Amino acid sequence: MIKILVVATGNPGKVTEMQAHLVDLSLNLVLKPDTIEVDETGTTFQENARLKASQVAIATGEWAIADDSGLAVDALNGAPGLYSARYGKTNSDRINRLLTELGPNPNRSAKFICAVSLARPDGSIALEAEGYCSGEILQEPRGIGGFGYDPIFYVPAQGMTFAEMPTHIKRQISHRGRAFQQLLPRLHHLLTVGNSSL
Ligand code: ITT
Repeated sequence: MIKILVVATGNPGKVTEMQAHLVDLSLNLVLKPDTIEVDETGTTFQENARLKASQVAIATGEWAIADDSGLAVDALNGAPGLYSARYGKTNSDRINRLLTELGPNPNRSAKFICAVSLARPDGSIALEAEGYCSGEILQEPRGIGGFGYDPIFYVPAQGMTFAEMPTHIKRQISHRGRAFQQLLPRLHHLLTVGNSSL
């Protein structure tokens, strides 16, 4: 039975959001030790999420949950995509690079993607899910909340960027929120009925 769950990310923005999704479960959430580094060699978000969950689970001997996510911009053929974290050194470098590469292009469509994987202590994958959120890239940043590309990602249905949204709204409609909404009932099931094959 799961008692301890390692939140397998080194990104503080993700830690906050993942903890908020997991807080109602009766689990002891612990952070990934900084000494564990995982090479993200996968060719899809799901592959990278699996790699992170699996390697952190094996290294800690505990259950681990990982998120691999990114922003795919239509007019940039899906860039930065899998390379969203590696697109620049800081959040503002990444945002500036994206705005420069997109320039005045009128096609501002983009989507955030999030893959989540839960690994058993032996590294095998027990559960996984994916979520998306569509939006538009603004010409300049707006808002101070969230992290990463949030200030330039505008969601027309809400009339706000992710960085302007109250956290509970981002939690409901974001790519990460949607991935967790799929995963959580299955995780609840696993915690309540248990399953030796899971
Ligand atoms: P871990 O691998 O340790 O989890 P990371 O930041 O390297 O941390 P990823 O490889 O999944 O994680 O990179 C995802 C990047 O996409 C992240 O660094 C942000 O720049 C961006 N990103 C993902 N979700 C986001 C969100 O909700 N808001 C803004 N930017 C986001």
